[in-house]
Amino acid sequence: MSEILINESERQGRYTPAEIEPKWQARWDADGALYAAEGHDSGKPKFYCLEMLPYPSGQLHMGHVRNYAIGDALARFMWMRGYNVLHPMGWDAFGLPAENAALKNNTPPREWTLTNIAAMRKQMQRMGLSYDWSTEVTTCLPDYYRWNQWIFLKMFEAGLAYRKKSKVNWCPECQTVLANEQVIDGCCWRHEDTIVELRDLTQWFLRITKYSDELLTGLDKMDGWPEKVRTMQRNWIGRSEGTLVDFAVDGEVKAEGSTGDLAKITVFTTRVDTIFGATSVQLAPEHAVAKAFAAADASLAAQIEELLEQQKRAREAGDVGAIEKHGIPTGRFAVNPFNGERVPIWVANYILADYGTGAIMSVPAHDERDFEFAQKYSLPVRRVIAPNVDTDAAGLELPYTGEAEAVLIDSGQWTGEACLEAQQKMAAFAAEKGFGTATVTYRLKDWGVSRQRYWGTPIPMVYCQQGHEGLEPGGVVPLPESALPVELPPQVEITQQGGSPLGRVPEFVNTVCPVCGGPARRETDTMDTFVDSSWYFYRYTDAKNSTAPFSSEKAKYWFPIDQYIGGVEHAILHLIYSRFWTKVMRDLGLIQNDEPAARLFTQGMVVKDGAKMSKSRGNVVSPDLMIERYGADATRMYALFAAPPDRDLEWQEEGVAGISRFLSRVYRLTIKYKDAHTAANTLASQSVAGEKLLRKLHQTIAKITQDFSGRWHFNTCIAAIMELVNEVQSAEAAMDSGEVPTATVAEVFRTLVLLLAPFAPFVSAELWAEIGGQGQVFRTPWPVADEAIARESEAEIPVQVNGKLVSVVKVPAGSEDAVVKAAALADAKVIARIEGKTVAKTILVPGKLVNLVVK
Ligand code: ANZ
Ligand code: ZN
Repeated sequence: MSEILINESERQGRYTPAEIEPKWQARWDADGALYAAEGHDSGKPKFYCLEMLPYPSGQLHMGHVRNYAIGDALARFMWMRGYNVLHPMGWDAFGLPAENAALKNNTPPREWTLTNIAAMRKQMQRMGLSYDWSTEVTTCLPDYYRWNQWIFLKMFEAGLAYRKKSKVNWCPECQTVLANEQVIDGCCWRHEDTIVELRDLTQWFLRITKYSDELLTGLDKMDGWPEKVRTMQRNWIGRSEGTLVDFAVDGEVKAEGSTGDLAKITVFTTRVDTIFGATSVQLAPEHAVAKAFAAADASLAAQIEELLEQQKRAREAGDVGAIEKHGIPTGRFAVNPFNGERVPIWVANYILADYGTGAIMSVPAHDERDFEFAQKYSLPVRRVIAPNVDTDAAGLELPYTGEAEAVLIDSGQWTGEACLEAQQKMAAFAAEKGFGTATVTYRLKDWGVSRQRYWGTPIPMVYCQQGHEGLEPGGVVPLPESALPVELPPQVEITQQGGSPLGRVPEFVNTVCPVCGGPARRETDTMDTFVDSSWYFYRYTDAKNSTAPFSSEKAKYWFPIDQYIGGVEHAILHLIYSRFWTKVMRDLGLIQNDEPAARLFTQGMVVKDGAKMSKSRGNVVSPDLMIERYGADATRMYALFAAPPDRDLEWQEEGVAGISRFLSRVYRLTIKYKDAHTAANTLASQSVAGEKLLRKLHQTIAKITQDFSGRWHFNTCIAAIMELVNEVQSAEAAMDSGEVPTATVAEVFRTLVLLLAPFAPFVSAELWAEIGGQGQVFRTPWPVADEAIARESEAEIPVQVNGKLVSVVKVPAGSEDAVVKAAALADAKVIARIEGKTVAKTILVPGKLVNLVVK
């Protein structure tokens, strides 16, 4: 890139982004309708271009700049292609940092957040981003979050929101529940030395698991989403086909307050075909049967307690397989229903309580983890599958996990069956005999949305203190729609104390039961902020609606989102939650689309000195500083030019300076020839120089149009514009002398400005005005490549070696001698003929002939 960019210093001084940009910015800001979408009846095809909304931290960072530069280029391009474009922006404005700021500087969260929003909106405007601010959504304001509450009530009605006691991450320092994503290496994200505990708390959950299957199968059709995101979602949902098998517990099990059937242990296995090799049953430490055994055996209870303690420490290592396996024999036995064999029951730390049934049959010969465990505790290992029946199974290296190719051995009536078939048949057999069934298990869990926080959406529920007909005292009562929004009380003291801050505001907590009018307490937990971002993009289509979250008709017109752009770090949480929310709203009859976004693009990170920009590393480059030094156009254009948009981008200030020099060159040339646009259009005949320029121009249009459509190789688009400008510059003499017709000069510059508009809107607007362009440059139709002009006319040049015809090569008409010579030397027949010899002389008759004299 450097070659194109340097050697321009002598020409600087005329392109002045510091003057041009604020001037246009002021005009654009003043014109509220400039970027507004048109109505459904515009007659144009619609295009919904969406970038992920930011958290209002107070400062844009380079990652934002990159994300928005991509979206903005696309939106402007689509406008120019004649689409009715929706290009909105908003603020994901609830969340912990506002509370932390309140603790630190004593600023109320609302004030802090709104101040930050104002500052960031200004930065976005300074960048020249084409957002329709009339549809701005701010999630921390009641006009938005009342609809979170409204949808929550609908979900409650539909059985999709419910309360359940469950294990949650608890930071003893923050005195609050943390989301999984706020637990980093087992510690609190705010207190890196504080180990997060598991606590049993009653929490609100959203039944995302109702949609497990649809969320999974939907991915197959989503070919506008990156494969890596779809794979991550598939793994997160984690569908497993297997079998449930009941092992009867030998002897009596005392209930001790436990619920459920303790006389049997149901295991979940994906390999029921290996059941004759089961040599123990393993329980998660939290399993009800383990608890019942422990209740009757103090020593066992103490050991399980110890195991849980260890597990708590290792839990966040992520992969349970990575944790050192520990187990405790319970002294009790279970009966394998397939062969009647008694096997010992163990409690083991590698069994997850909340996956499958929290109990497994252990088959050491054919499972890695079971093998490791059996080795450690000297449990028997029994082979029951082999590559074929005749294999000397004793010689088989273990564990052997063959599934697709293996057959059963030593498995009673099933011996000789292929594994995969045996799985089907044995599951059917278990079902027939009543001790098992085929099943599907998912890793996906219901979404725990309660947070003991102030700065979030209040959950619109109350607890009726005395109870009323059909409701026990303290029972939950949903508020009626007319009670919405439940607003956050403004004056809340944010402290480090435990519990939700809302619980310390009596005016908020104490209310009346909407059913019986008796005293009631409000729910003091607020919603996870991922709720806010799960549907904000629907609100954009109808942001001012005060009687519904949005109009279904408007959503129908705009959805699905045509292009969603954001960071891959949202591949799981946000992008699964918003798919779930879409399905819920569809089932509530609010929308008709099944998925929120037809296409998703995840841009790469912006790095500096090889590392992600971060305050702690001290390698942050401030967008403001770049804009101040080089202008918004150069900063944005650099963000698009320096790397393909899906790759990481190493920020180099010289690169921004280079783009700035390039823009100043475009500026100088366009101004220099601006009279061409008004000059009397003489019918001068076309010249070789003019033809060459036009050819390059139309090739550039074709290339950019293609790279824009779907592939988004903005870096190559910009490189193509640079090449074009090089060509224009080398034609300066021909333009000055009048050899290039004025009409051609005008066409070249008019088109150049249009091509630049999606990438550098300020200077494009300025130059558009300078050359007398009508209306807004980015609403002017995108240029169309004339293929006939773009096509290189070809010349066929005979190649002789020592005067004898050897081959004919094709080169662009009018090619330079060096090009013709290179083509001749690259020709296969010529190469074969001159191999081992040296070319002493090249005789060239331009446009006619090449003769290579070789020795
Ligand atoms: C016996 C067996 C034999 C198994 C064999 C595997 C291979 P996926 O594919 O991830 O669903 N398992 C089941 N529940 C578990 C839990 N709560 N904690 C830890 N492990 C659990 O894995 C399913 C397999 O993981 C199940 O099949 C079970 O081990 C284990 F040759 O059963 B298998
Ligand atoms: Zn009541």
